[in-house]
Amino acid sequence: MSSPPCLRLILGDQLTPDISSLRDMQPEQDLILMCELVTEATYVHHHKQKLVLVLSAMRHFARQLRQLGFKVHYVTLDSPENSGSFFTEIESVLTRSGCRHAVLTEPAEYRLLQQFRHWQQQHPQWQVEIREDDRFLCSHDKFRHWAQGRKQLRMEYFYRQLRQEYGILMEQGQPAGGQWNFDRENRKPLPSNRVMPTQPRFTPDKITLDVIRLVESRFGQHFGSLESLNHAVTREQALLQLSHFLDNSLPLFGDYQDAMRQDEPWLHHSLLSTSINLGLLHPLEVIQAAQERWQKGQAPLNAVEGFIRQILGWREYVRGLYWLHMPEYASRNYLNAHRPLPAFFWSADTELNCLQQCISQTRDYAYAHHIQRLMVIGNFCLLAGLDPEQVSRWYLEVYADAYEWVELPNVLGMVLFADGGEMASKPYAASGAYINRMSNYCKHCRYDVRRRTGPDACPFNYLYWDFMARHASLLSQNPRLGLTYRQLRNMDEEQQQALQQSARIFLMSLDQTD
Ligand code: FAD
Ligand code: DLZ
Ligand code: SF4
Repeated sequence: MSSPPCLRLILGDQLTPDISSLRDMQPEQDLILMCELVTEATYVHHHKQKLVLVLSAMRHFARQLRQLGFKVHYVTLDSPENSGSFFTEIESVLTRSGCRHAVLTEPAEYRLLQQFRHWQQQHPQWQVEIREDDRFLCSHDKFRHWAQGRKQLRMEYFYRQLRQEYGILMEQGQPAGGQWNFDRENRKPLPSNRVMPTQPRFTPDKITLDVIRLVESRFGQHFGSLESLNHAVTREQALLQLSHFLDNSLPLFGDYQDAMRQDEPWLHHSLLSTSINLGLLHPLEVIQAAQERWQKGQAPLNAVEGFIRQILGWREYVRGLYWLHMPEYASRNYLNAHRPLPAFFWSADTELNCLQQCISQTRDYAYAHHIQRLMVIGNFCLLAGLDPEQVSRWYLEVYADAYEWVELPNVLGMVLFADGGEMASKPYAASGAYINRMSNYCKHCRYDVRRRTGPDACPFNYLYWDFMARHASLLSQNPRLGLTYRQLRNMDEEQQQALQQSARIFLMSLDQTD
């Protein structure tokens, strides 16, 4: 006997045909609901490219489901019947169809899960089932169990456990190559004559062109430009992006993972985060595809391990931390930082060339690679003492791959040390020398990266020392900062004063811009 008809809700980042909410689907009687909502487009003002990406990917996915023989009720953003909320849409379909049973996979963001739980409690007349999202490789329970009783939650140990559990890069129970981590071989500066791989082009089809028009007309004032839009919006395109990466970039991924170059946004990065986060690709299939390249001798271990660690390690780890600590996590501010976000975060109008490069690229592509997010933009936010809430909101608004579960721990834990060191054993603070070593940005900058003080000195230099001096009471006992604080103590008083004076003038000028 078949079970009663069921309504199955699919959210915009749940574009996976075998997601838990669809697993026992009965195509002849069940109905899938997908809704485009202004509330989801504006709870933060997402980059225009992210809106086009999500809405176009949703429409393509609905088409795919229909081709698979499923019934889909799809509410477009501009439909006159669009009631503006998941809940009124579900209620209206349940009432009309006579279904009493609704199923969804848990939303990836805390705010939405809370809303669904609340609605579930308010409507005992319907049987609402919220299922686990098993597209991740570590469940909430498993992460909680791992974290229990640990003082520090270091990603490296978590990652080793998952490597063993999934048998990834393991040989007879030992890590392949005799080491868990090959970072010492990675992170090289990029030779100036190295030519960068090109990226596949995804020409917008009619669905995407319609969405572009919709986004321009409804959300034209949001940050970002649509001119260089080029995101994979279907599984086929995501698979093409994956194979392009494996063929052209993976072998050098490790070597140049941390490098940056003027006017080169992609380097050897995969550009897969948007597709994995939407559900177009499963993280394990990406990991296994990379592992296979190593097994076939087509990519070296340092590259493959470095890449796999980002997905099996960092991605799962930040998600675990997010769910372990929400909702209080969002208000952490260990360093008591309160400076407002400067206006140039929206205009890219700044003389600091590294920031100009990373922010204008963010505006044009809704993309910046990890080191640009961490060591240029993030480093600046940390050193300048920018308010964590404003910084988090900015990161959530401007990247095409941004969802709070992944953005928040990266911003609060990794970039801003706002969790007091739970994630990172020391703040990722660096002077201009780091940026100069890993990029050619300084060659194109009006500031002098070798100078520490004065109007022409690189602001990262004096901000770095001022940051260390400002937070000495919280950071000077950190064993990993011993050398830094010794250097600071060995500076003469005059030098210390000059650094702090340069920082004061710069920070005052930041506060005066709007
Ligand atoms: P690659 O460099 O090719 O890396 C491969 C994959 O590893 C990525 O696609 C991604 O799935 C995963 N990955 C790498 N680093 C991380 C990480 N630190 N956390 C989680 N996954 C990781 N990633 C997001 O997906 N969404 C975000 O909102 C986001 N916000 C970030 C904010 C800050 C401040 C920082 C420092 C990092 C953030 N990241 C975020 C992580 C990382 O920067 C992006 O995943 C990466 O730049 C995406 O580009 P890619 O696909 O070319 O990555
Ligand atoms: C990001 C996003 C956007 C912009 N729009 C929609 C939408 O219209 N409908 C929808 O179901 N989902 C959308 N999403 C994705 C949700 O915001 C996402 O599911 C939650 O943030 C949880 O990660
Ligand atoms: Fe950035 Fe300083 Fe280099 Fe200019 S000199 S690009 S501000 S690190």
